[in-house]
Amino acid sequence: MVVHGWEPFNVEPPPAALADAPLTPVEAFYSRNHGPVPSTDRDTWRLAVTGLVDRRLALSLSDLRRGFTTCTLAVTLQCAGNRRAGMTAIREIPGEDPWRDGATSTAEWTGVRLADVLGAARPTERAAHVAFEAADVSQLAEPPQPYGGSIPFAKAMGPEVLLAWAMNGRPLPAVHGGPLRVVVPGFIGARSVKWVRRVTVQAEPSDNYFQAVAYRLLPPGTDPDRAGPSDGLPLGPIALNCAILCPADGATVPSGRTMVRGYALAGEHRRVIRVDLSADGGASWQQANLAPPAGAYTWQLWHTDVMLPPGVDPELVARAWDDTGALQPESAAALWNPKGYANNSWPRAAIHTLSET
Ligand SMILES: Nc1nc2c(c(=O)[nH]1)N[C@H]1C(S)=C(S)[C@@H](COP(=O)(O)O)O[C@H]1N2
Ligand SMILES: [Mo]
Repeated sequence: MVVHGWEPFNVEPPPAALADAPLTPVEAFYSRNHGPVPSTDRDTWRLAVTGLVDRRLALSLSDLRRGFTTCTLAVTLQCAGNRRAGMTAIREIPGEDPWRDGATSTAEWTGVRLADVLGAARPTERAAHVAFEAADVSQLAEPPQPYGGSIPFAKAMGPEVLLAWAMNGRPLPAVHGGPLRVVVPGFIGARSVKWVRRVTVQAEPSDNYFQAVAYRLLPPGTDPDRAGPSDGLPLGPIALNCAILCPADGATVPSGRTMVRGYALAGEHRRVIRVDLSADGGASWQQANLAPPAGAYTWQLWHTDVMLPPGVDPELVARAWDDTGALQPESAAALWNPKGYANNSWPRAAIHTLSET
């Protein structure tokens, strides 16, 4: 794994580790944390459901298992900071890790639908947002506080949003939020709150630091250290994106026929319909082959063979299209923002070729 930090623990897999299979092995799944992994106990864990509800709940893990229908869904998580390195290359982004293409991974999550649990609590008519509060305390927040965030009530009531206790058929590892985490398909990873202890139905979005101050798209001239609650735009749904995984940027490969592989991910309720690859910096394009997705909320892996002529160091460029006909933006410069979120510009990989003698 590529380690960005040990405490908090922030790691991403090397690109090739993502290219092999639609589901990422737990050992290769990226991890993004804002504080220490809390120590937890499965047996005494309780989930409180409060706020604008007629019936408050306090549920143990076995209450969740016994009281609601268990379901399993393949979902890709993607951090809003994925591919930040492409923005850092344009202008420095102090205090934020330069994630490459690996702050995203796909797993099969097992748990219960948040909608079923909310239904049991009987939300009132004023319900407009659902906030999550976790057990880890982040010293990076101002002031230090437990990690949290919220999603719109309408999204929370979707059948795809889970309270999950297992990942790829195994108990959820502590680093990924065990014993219980939220999985919000189609939204930035930050909303999939790990070690979730409290679900609050409310009229307004969460005032937690990670909803109100961080994970917001600030205008380019803003100083993020001075930005206050409600500056910029809160990030929710993720944008159409793709990456070139193999050969990776900077790789040396023999000239001749080479297979190029990567992933593409559409936004909420959208599908990737086409991925193009260029082996000449964008002068000409060919269509890649798209593998079928493992679910409605997962990436699609793609591959295509290109001819790399000897004696030229080609620049690979990829670009994905979704089923609305939308294409990814070409340049990261146009997307640059002070916290380096949501870089979904065309990925580029500079390759060195070795001529066979
Ligand atoms: N409690 C808690 N939940 C959290 C975080 C955190 O630091 N604390 N990080 C968030 C972010 S920014 C991302 S991208 C995902 C990462 O999930 P993973 O570590 O399982 O890959 O968890 C989210 N949930
Ligand atoms: Mo994230």
